[in-house]
Amino acid sequence: PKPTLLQQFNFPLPEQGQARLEQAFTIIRPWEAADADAAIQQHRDSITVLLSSALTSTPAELIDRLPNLRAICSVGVGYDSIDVLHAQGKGIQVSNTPDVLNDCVADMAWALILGTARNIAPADRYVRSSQWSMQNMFPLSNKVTGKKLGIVGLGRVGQAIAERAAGFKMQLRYHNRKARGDVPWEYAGSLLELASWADILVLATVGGAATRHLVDRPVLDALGPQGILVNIARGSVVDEAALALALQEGRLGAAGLDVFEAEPHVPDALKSLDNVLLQPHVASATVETRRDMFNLLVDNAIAFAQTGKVINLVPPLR
Ligand code: 8YV
Repeated sequence: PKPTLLQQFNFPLPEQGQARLEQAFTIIRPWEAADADAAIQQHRDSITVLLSSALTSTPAELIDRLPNLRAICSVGVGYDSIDVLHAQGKGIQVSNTPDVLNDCVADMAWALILGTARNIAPADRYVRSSQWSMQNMFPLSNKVTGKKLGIVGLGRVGQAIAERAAGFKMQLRYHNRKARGDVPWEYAGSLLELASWADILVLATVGGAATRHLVDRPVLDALGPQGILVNIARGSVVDEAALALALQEGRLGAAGLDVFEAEPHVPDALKSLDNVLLQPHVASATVETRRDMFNLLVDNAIAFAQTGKVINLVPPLR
């Protein structure tokens, strides 16, 4: 008999991935049942694999409801949505989909850098609303080439962002928990130091408790009235209320945000400001990258079913 898999998220998988998954597993989709909770309850003993996502909460309570759960396969690189420590404590393997999204997420970081510095969205609104006239020229924006770029979290995505900076002749520094010996860029020992130095600060660090509100009022003030903050990491990394206030009071220049503290909620204060560029958590959401992410998700689940081991194992957190 095929092993049973609980698909937690209800966004559709690409056809090919879906077919591969159906061949290998009996799939439980609780949202298709009249009573989602009862559907999980009915199959709780047979479920061995959980299909989750970087945006789907997988708390300890759900893990504990499934006594024979052996693997949690998640789509997305971040796994702060999953209680990984709890899962690993019970010997459950957790997998993610790293690397395949590096380029698209880095591209989005650059879209937000260029978009905020060059006022792309306000300029678009100016043209659309027929305000363009010789008497009412659009205000000047800010140069990107040659500026100082600070990257918080020089992991795989951070590095892809850094590599793109070469074309913009930028000076680059980064802050991590530890300096990396394998990159040419200068290490900043503290986030405050990096924010004081940088013109543009890009967040590419992990989410979760360890990085919660890392970017707070002092960091925003260090970045300053001409500074630009770009976040393609997790909303939790930024104190969003402090960010909105800094932007409103002109203590921060601009912000480009793909992620928020309580998605899909975005504070009205951020929506009302022209120096904020907003995206609905879509950095990895291209046809090509989502296809690759879902394929890797399915590869992990099938590898587990066939060999007892996922491919992209999240290393033990403790
Ligand atoms: C989401 C993300 O995974 O990879 C991550 O960590 O946040 C995104 O790529 C994507 O929306 C699928 O869940």
